[in-house]
Amino acid sequence: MREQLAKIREEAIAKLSQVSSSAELEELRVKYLGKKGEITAILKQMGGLPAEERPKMGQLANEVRAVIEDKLTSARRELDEKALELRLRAEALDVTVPGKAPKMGHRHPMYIALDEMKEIFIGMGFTVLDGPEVELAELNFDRLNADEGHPSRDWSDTFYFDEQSRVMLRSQTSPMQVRAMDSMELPIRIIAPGRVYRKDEVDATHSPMFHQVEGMVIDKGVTMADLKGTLNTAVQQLYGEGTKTRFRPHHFPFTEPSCEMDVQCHKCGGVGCPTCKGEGWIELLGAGMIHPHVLEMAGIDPNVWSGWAFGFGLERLAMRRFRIDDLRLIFENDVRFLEQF
Ligand code: 2NM
Repeated sequence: MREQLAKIREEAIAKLSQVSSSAELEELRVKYLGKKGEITAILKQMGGLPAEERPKMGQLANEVRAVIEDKLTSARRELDEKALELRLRAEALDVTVPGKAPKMGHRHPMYIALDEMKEIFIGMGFTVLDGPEVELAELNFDRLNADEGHPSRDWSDTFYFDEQSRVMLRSQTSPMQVRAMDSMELPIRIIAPGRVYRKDEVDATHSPMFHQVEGMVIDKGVTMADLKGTLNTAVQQLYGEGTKTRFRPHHFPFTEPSCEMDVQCHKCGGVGCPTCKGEGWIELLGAGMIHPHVLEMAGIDPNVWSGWAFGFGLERLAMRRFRIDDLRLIFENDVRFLEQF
């Protein structure tokens, strides 16, 4: 039995020093220390020994078991270390490889134009408002003096959500002006930029979605002179000092009187050229004194308060500002186009 133990010890040490996998290691553990293992078998034979031999043999068997356990532990540690090293080598990161420079984006040209616009009006004490694109026809039309039967309310012009034509995609940002009249304390100075929707076919000058900027002032004693002064000041900042403007009579349901404002053509200086189609002037925006009935519907007494408002399409402004000749370029987001700004 002594020799048997010595042999097991030798053999186990030899084999354990050569293990190359966890499976092999487990196999050896079972072979020597498992329930049916060799050491266990020896211990079971102890009963057949003379009584005085038993303690000695028991001690010897336990020593051999301890040695094997020790070897198993160190073999396990070596395997783990080897596996870790392999993994580290496989996952090694070469920090000296040159990086990829990230492509930096920038504001869309139309938002460059919008931000300029906001700065100009913020500088004159206006507040910028944002609002819902899904609107009530009541705010988009009724409250702006465009009653049932007004041509812009037609199904062929407006995106409605329901048969009753009560909910729609806003066709202008004026419903924000109505919301402002309903909720803000007077006096009011606001601009409301944002997306608006009209059923137009796409071409070089039309899109079913575009951006509008509308502005509004309500105060005591506000007149058409304030409207002209404010818009002229904005135009001087946008197009440069000395830019000439003119105001022509027009009609809108929500303003009375109403006008359109033109700027003198920057290309020809008013003589007439292809840019201004020979006119010498380029149409910029619509404006007017807020209709007394629009004020009344908002609970504002038109005998105490008066106001003016204006509105224009942002795409057209940006197209003129950056000499873009096709509206579709603004929406296509072709990087070759966007990179030019
Ligand atoms: C325009 C032209 C003229 C306008 C009027 C109002 C309101 F709510 F105060 F009545 N908001 N926007 C207005 C006036 C809009 O766009 C061409």
